[in-house]
Amino acid sequence: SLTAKDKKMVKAFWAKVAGKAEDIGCDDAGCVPQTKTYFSHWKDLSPGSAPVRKHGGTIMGGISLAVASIDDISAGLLALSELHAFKLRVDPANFKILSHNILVVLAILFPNDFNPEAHVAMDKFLAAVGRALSEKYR
Ligand code: ZNH
Repeated sequence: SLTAKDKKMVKAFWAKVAGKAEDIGCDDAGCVPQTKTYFSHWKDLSPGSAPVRKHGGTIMGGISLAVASIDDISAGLLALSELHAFKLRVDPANFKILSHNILVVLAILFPNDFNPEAHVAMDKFLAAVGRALSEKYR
């Protein structure tokens, strides 16, 4: 689980990243072909389209919420977990794919800040976010 040092690292890294939210979060909607089915009700699903960018910002908002509740991510993401499990019915395997995509995008956009410590901390944090979002599935 996340150490005090990891938490500090995640908060510091996220503070730098937050302003680029819409560039980072596009992956689950437009950039990953196998997850497009979940967004078939949108008019334009191409990478970088307005709804895809907007959803990127939404996802990053969810991750900001997780950063803010880093001492109890499950509690912080309870409502979101229920939404994904009962209403959206997203296969939880996709959380792992998205976490990995986010890591890759962070490494590309923030090469200087994405040092080994930040990499490990963000990896552990995003895994914890995925577990928290998966909690309401049975
Ligand atoms: Zn999700 C939605 C978050 C992943 C799918 N999301 C959403 C929202 C949020 C989120 C915040 C909004 C809500 C409201 O509105 O209330 N997600 C999130 C996060 C994550 C996620 C944080 C991780 C990290 N998702 C995901 C995935 C998928 C999804 C992986 C698939 C693939 N989501 C989704 C959908 C939706 C959402 C489908 C709805 C959209 C619309 O708009 O329709």
